[in-house]
Amino acid sequence: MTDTILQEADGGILTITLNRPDKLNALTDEMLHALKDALKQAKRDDSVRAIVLTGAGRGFCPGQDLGSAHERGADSGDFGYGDHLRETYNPIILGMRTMPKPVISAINGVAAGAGMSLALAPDYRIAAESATFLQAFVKVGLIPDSGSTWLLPRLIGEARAMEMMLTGRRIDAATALEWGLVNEVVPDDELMDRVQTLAKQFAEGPTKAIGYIKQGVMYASDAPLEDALAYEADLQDMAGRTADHVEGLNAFFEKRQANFKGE
Ligand code: LHQ
Repeated sequence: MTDTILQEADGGILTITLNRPDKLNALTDEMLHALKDALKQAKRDDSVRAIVLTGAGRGFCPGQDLGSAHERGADSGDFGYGDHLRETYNPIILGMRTMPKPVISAINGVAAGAGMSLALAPDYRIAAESATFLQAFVKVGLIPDSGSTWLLPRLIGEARAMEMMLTGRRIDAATALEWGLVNEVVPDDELMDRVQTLAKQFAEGPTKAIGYIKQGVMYASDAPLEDALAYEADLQDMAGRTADHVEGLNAFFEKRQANFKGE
């Protein structure tokens, strides 16, 4: 157990908080393993129907703890950054992207380096007005990792992604919204209320269909149209056999709100 990753489950919503506020939640090995485990557990737990990722204090996450990288002697000895990424960050990013339930990032402050990658990986991103974003990697002589090379150009286009990656330019939340990097920007003191409202909506949704939506979009991102159509048909076949689909149809014809159970 670690208190540098907090987990709180309520009403089908699991809120995971990066909790090292004095370092803006810079990621240590302990935190990375705890986050990886929390996501693995959340995937298996049917009572979890939406996940929120946020940071404690004034930062969301500034990426890898540079102190531990410095102490370890950077990319030296038997343990290189490649292994570190393969063992921790990569499964975390994939864990969120392939999670068969919705993940929201509540970006409460600065998101830098791999911390920006963590902010991007969820399915829906809500930023506080004071949040900022930077691809800090180049400033320490590294390359964008933890999915940034894949996620960022897809979200904001290659020109803007390259600008952020090559210059390390820090953008504010308003620019992030204009560029399509986040879905919403809200006043700082309204962030968690808005996130909880959305997470509740997701947690009361047809969880299996939501998982299939994610799976379909992920598959289609690299597939020819013909293959994407075939994949959609397979997923729709499965969605069509869920209890929530039956409930959705009943609710439609009975002119009432659907009561989805995630089954
Ligand atoms: C930190 C950090 C931090 C430790 C702020 N570490 N302490 C790399 C290696 C291996 C494999 C995996 O992937 C990666 C990818 C990466 O993520 S590399 C790291 C990339 N991140 C950065 O280079 C960001 C470094 N931080 C900053 O540039 C600034 O701190 C930002 C712009 C995030 C925030 O600036 P300020 O708002 O001015 O805050 P600050 O700099 O005063 O930071 C507050 C404290 O947090 C401070 O500690 P102190 O004890 O002096 O009060 C910082 O040292 C600490 N901190 N980021 N990554």
